[in-house]
This record gives sequence, structure tokens and C-alpha cells, in this order.
Amino acid sequence: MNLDKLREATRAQMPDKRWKHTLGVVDSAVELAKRYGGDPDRAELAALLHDYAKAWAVDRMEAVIREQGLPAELLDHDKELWHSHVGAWAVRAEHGIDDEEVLDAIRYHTSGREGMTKLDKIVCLADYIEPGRAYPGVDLIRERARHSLEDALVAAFGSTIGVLIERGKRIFPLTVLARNDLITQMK
Ligand code: DGI
Ligand code: FE
Ligand code: FE
Ligand code: FE
Repeated sequence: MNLDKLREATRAQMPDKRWKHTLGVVDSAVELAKRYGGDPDRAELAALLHDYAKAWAVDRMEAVIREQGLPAELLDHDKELWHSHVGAWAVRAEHGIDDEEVLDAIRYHTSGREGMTKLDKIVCLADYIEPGRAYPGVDLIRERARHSLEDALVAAFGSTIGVLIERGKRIFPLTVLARNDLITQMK
């Protein structure tokens, strides 16, 4: 697959603001891959595609989850969690992306998971710290990202979990498992 064509196809899925975010995630993911000994090419590809389905209509995402055998459990949780799984399905179906590590990094970029690969961590963290992000605590997470992928991600998931609790929302179990596992890895 030609990377320029993939860029145009991805850009066509989303409004300009989301595309700008995507380019920021690409830059941050490549930088993290270089800093932490990851594969910059795979980081670039996974980052480019990570929000492929983000702007899709909820009904379209729901149909993919039901019809393509994606985890039905997703339907019981926040719709914000759907686009990562649907996106991983879509880039394989529409563009033949078959690198399982890249697909996993897309699939788990929102929730995280137990046993996150280096690529999972890079894409997930890049999504939290790309230059366009501005939310309370982002600079602290950026600072931690200079020293440790795991430490930064624990802070990032902590921030998300805190917001979910404040708003009385459910927490997707994989996010709790991801955070616990990252803390274990840091010991
Ligand atoms: O797609 P993006 O906006 O770039 O970022 P993302 O894919 O990390 O989506 C984050 C959103 O998902 C954020 O607004 C919080 C929401 N969310 C809802 N429930 C959960 C959750 N995020 C995680 N990690 N875990 C949840 O249980
Ligand atoms: Fe996302
Ligand atoms: Fe994103
Ligand atoms: Fe420092």
C-alpha cells in the first residue's frame, strides 16, 4: 500500500481538525519510537490510521461491531471506545493492512490493554501528548514521556479514569488492567 494514498484516504474520513490531530500523533509517535527503540515506520503507520473511524457515524460503527464479530461488550460502554476497534477492522477491510502489531496498536489505542506492546504504548501515549492536545495535566504527562513510556501512560490513564469517575461514567475494564500492568512493569 502506497503511503501517500493511505494518507489521502485517511484524511478523507475526517474533518480538518481531526486530521491535524492525526498529523500531530504521527510526529509524536515517530519521536517516541526513536527515543524508546521502537520501529518508527510502524509507529508512523499506526499513528496515521489510529483514528481512521473516529468521525464515522455511531450507527455505522455499531453495525461493524455487530456484523464483523467485534467484542459485543463494547456496545455496553462509552461510544468513544468504539472507533479504535472499528478502525482496526476498517483499515484491513478497506486497505489490506495486515500487520497485526499495527492493527493491535490501532485497536487498543483508546483503552490500552494488559500486556501492551511497545508499539501499543507509543501510539497510545502519542495520542495523549501530541502538540495540539490541551487538557489539564498534559504538560506533566509530556514531561514524564521524556523519561518513561510506562510512567507517562500510568499518568495518562489516571487522568482519563479520574475524568470518568468525576462524570459518573463507567470505566472499560481493559483500561484498569492496562494501568495495573504498567505499574507492575515499572517495579
Ligand atoms: O480519539 P481521540 O479523541 O484522539 O482519543 P482516544 O481514542 O484516546 O479517546 C479518548 C476518549 O475515550 C476520552 O474522551 C475518554 C473516552 N473513554 C470513555 N471510556 C473510556 C475512555 N477512555 C479510556 N481509556 N477508558 C475508558 O473506559
Ligand atoms: Fe482515538
Ligand atoms: Fe487520536
Ligand atoms: Fe525531566
